[in-house]
Amino acid sequence: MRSLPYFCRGPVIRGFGRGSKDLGIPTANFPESVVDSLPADISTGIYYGWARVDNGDIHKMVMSIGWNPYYQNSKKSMETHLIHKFKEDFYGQMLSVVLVGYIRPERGFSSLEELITAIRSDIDEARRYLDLPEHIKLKEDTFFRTSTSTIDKQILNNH
Ligand code: ADP
Ligand code: RBF
Ligand code: MG
Repeated sequence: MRSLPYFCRGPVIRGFGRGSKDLGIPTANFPESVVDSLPADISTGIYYGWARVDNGDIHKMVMSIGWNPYYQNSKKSMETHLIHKFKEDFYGQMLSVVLVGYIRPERGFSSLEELITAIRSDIDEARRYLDLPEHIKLKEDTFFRTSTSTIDKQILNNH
C-alpha cells in the first residue's frame, strides 16, 4: 500500500452504539467525510498505528476499516481503538491518527467471542509492531506537534 503511512484527522462521532465499550473494546468512529477521503489503495481491513485525542498524549491504536462482516453494516466505517484507558468519553473531540501498517482483512465470525479473541490478538500484534524503531519514529512526526487549537484557528482564518 503506497499510501502508508497515512495521516488523517477528524472529530469523533457517535457510532453504531453496539456497546463495544461494554466488551472492553470501545472504538472512536470518524465521520463519513474522513472515510470518503481515504485513498483508493487503502483497502478495508485491520490496521495499526498511532493516535491522539485533541492535544493529549500519543497512544498506540488499532483501526478497523470497512463494513464489519460480522454485523454486515451497510455503511463503511473507520473505527479506532486506542490502546489506553481513558477516564472519560471524548465524543466531539479531534482525533488525529497515522495508519502505519496492515494486519489482516476483515472477516466474519460465528460468535461474538471469536470476534473479541481476534481483536485481542490484533491489539497484541499492534503493541509489538509499534515498538520497532521505524514505527516509533512516526510518533515523533510534526503532524502530531500541530495543536488542534492551532488547526481550529487556521480553519477560522481561512473562512
Ligand atoms: P460508539 O458506537 O458511539 O462508537 P463505542 O462503544 O464504540 O460507541 O465507544 C466509543 C467511545 O468510547 C469513543 O467515541 C470514545 O468517546 C470512548 N472511548 C473511551 N476509551 C476509548 C478508547 N480507548 N478507544 C476508543 N474510544 C474510547
Ligand atoms: N468487525 C468484523 O465484522 N470483522 C472483523 O474482522 C473485525 N475486526 C476488528 C478489529 C479491530 C482491531 C477492531 C477495533 C474492530 C474490528 N471489527 C471487526 C469491528 C467490530 O465489529 C466493531 O468494533 C464492533 O462494534 C465490536 O463490537
Ligand atoms: Mg465505536
